[in-house]
Amino acid sequence: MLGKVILEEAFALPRLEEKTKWWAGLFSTDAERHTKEIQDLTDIRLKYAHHYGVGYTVLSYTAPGVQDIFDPKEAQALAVEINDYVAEQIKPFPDRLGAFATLSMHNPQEAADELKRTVEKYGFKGALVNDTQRAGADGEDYVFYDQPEWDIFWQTLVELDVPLYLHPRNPTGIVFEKLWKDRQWLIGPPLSFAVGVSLHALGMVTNGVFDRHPKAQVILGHLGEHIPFDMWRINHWFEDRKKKLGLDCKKTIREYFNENFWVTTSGHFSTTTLNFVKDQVSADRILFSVDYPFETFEDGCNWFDNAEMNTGDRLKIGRENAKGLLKLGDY
Ligand code: GRE
Repeated sequence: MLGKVILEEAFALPRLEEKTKWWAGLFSTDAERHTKEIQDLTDIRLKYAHHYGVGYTVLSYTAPGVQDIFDPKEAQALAVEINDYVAEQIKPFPDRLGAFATLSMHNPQEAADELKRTVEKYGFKGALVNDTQRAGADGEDYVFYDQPEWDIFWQTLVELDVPLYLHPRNPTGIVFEKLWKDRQWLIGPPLSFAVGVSLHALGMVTNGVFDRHPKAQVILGHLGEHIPFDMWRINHWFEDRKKKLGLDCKKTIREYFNENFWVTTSGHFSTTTLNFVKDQVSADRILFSVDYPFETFEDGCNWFDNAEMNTGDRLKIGRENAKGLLKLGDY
């Protein structure tokens, strides 16, 4: 299929190559290739895009990124540097490349202001954050964006009419020590990423973020970070037990997924799973994505283009849903 849109596509700053190599060492069997590809924002990836029928790519800063920086001033300076850098890089290709803002999530007003600046000045399509913000003098605090003090951020997101992509990051500090240290092969795609993001996303639901901001839109990668597979059970417990015990969410988990969440195929190229997710959250809320360079265009695009599905769903998932959500017009 031509003109596909992809939106979980990572880049990194060349000046932070040491950190990129450390991350690549955890997740890539070819750290050289990974580092070269992730630091290239235009040439290599536009060649792949052309070859595999991708029309528009939304770039975002790789995990753990600014969410790993527990000094608030340093985090804010890095976010601004990254946003200015990617804006400059993609400027010559407005009909092929866009970006999600990188945000320091230490302070809700500051995050809202940087989101507004980048959407208004650079035309960014929303923001992508890597799960919780590390904070505190020793990096042992974890800022969740599901508390009422984050309302100003959600309000700004809604006013700008852009989505927030909630992307995973690695467990750190005490969480790493106590839960994951002796189970390191489960860090990342096999388990820890989905555990972190699903906790955070369901925290937003149960803490009323979408009751207070019914128009807020959150994107989850990797076919929904396990939540669609547990939809029946979550719904059963929220509706039949927890609400009777005082949970005051206004709607059901299925309604929040129909009104506030989007799910991408990033790094999850299984037709069986896609069909299940379509059944649970509908093809109107699924967006094709690759997860480059952690995954390849070849694997993602060849899978999607050959997966059995009706033409209407292929067009929606492959590009039309994204064009609507991100207001891409005729890119
Ligand atoms: C990602 O950022 O999506 C990612 C990683 C590391 C491994 C796999 C993956 O950062 O999808």
